[in-house]
Amino acid sequence: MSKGIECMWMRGGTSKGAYFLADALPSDEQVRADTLLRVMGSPDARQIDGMGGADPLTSKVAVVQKSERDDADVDYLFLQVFVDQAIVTDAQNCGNILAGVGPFAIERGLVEPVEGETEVRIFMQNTGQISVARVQVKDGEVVYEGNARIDGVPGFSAPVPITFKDTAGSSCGALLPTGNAVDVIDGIEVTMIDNGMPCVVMRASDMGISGTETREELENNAELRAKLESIRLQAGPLMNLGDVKDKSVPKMTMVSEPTNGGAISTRTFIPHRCHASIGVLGAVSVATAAVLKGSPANVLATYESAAQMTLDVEHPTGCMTVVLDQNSQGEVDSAALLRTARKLFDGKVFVHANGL
Ligand code: NQM
Repeated sequence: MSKGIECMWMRGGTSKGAYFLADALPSDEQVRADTLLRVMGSPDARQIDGMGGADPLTSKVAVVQKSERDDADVDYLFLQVFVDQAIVTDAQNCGNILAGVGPFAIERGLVEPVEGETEVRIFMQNTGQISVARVQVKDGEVVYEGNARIDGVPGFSAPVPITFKDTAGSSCGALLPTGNAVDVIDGIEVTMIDNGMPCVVMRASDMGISGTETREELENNAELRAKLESIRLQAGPLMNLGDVKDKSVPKMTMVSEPTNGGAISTRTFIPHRCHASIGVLGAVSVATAAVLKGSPANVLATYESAAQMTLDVEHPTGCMTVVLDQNSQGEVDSAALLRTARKLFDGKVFVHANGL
């Protein structure tokens, strides 16, 4: 019988998952993965024997510890627990779960709260980069209530603005791992890009859809899913990601002209389910593709080139606003966006072997 593992359940942006201190989990990677599969109830499409929400967006884990780096307060390792396969992967980062890391670090005493607003510098272990989150604090405690709203989450919460620097080539070694703004795979023009999240960006119309379909309509389109997977499996090695059969990257984003006054419209497979909105770093990468001259996304995008550009990336449940800064060579060198987070539960999660 397990004695239980200290754990906090939080919503981070438009995702939800388990937040652990690193030393609460087994140090051996395989034992840790087995433990997390049991925590979430994977593999099982309904995750009925665990805490996961039967969706990749609610089957996520943050492992947090005090950082030994001078430029960071905490280290954050993101782990995606697959829903219906026994896979736990650190091959991707998650900018939504990241939104809960600052509040969690303050709650657990890893970062001293500063009255008003506490800046938490987070080393993102998956990609080796730093982000800075600003967390509201009152009377020494994290404030979750507030007036900020993000699409994909009902209601209002305290704002958690996050800034990313140097995210280009986070997992692929270069912003454009093939060196090209456009390549052709299976006859489709694609941009293979990594500005914090490896993404393959292509025109929705080239994939035989309008780009305004719902998540359910797209998930029910078996022909589309097969075409996306064929492109993805070929893109993996070209993006320096190796064989991506059992990986959750690259993400597959189909873009079309904006329909709600934004800069570009998106539908993203992550990679086998269609995202209810879009990932944070996914949106940063797609926005970067949208301002890339000659890319399939660029011709569909509406924006004005400037040193600082605010792009509304439309998605199935609204839009994600990304602020991109360009340097004098016209390269995007930092990004910022607004998220919110909510503490949902603090306690122990119990794990025992189930014979699988
Ligand atoms: O791109 C989902 C999410 C994500 C990832 C996914 C994310 C990001 O919405 O930074 O946040 O793409 O698997 O949480």
